[in-house]
Amino acid sequence: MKKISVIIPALDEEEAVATVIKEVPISKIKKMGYDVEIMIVDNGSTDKTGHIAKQNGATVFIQPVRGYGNAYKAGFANSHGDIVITGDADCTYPFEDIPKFLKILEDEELDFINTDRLSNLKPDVMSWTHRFGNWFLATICKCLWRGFPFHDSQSGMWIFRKKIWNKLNVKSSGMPFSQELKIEAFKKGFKCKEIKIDYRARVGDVKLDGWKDAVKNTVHLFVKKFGLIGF
Ligand SMILES: Nc1nc2c(ncn2[C@@H]2O[C@H](COP(=O)(O)OP(=O)(O)OP(=O)(O)O)[C@@H](O)[C@H]2O)c(=O)[nH]1
Ligand SMILES: [Mg+2]
Repeated sequence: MKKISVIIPALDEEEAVATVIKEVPISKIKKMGYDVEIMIVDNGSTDKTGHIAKQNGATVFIQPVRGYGNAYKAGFANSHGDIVITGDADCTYPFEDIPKFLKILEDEELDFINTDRLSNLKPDVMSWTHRFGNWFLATICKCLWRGFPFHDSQSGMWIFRKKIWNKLNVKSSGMPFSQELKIEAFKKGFKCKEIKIDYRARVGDVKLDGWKDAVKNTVHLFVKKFGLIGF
């Protein structure tokens, strides 16, 4: 039986993590013929994130080394699924749509699906600065990698076959992990697609360090493309 790993990084997300776990439609996924594991990668939370996640039936893997990329690398290495589905632990991503994503992945024999938060974005969900940052980073990706197929280079919800992970050279340990994964999936020639999703407002405190993360992601793109020494 094929297995799905729903992998969710969490840093101090005690307000949202239970809702996020409950949103995964386990019985529907099982009816489609898959086994399911939900893994919360606790990135050194100082609140009750891990405890609440366990109470709600998730496997909790602790990655004490902080960083969004570090959390995902630990999650991928310790998960057992043939197909990986990711998203934040902050109620922003539609985990209830997993059956739809799985069907598209299987029917179209895809390797990697990115989700697009921006095309159907509701007005109050994201600040204009955040929107601009997303547009800016996606535009740089399209300029640096001709044919880059994604509108939303920063989306944190991906659906992909686990076997491709070992072929992707994703070095980032922090927030640039998201864009680097997409660049690698595209560059290595995997069969990719992007699906529009309904993105929602965040529950709990923002973890992103706005401008600092935007600058870091921008620098990361140029370093990745041109391999600048010293970074
Ligand atoms: N920023 C950040 N998030 C982490 C880290 N480790 C785990 N996470 C989790 O990774 C997910 C992404 O972080 P978010 O702060 O939601 O980043 P974002 O989605 O770009 O920003 P928001 O629009 O505020 O949701 C969340 O579930 C975090 O709890 C880390 O070191 N830094
Ligand atoms: Mg988020």
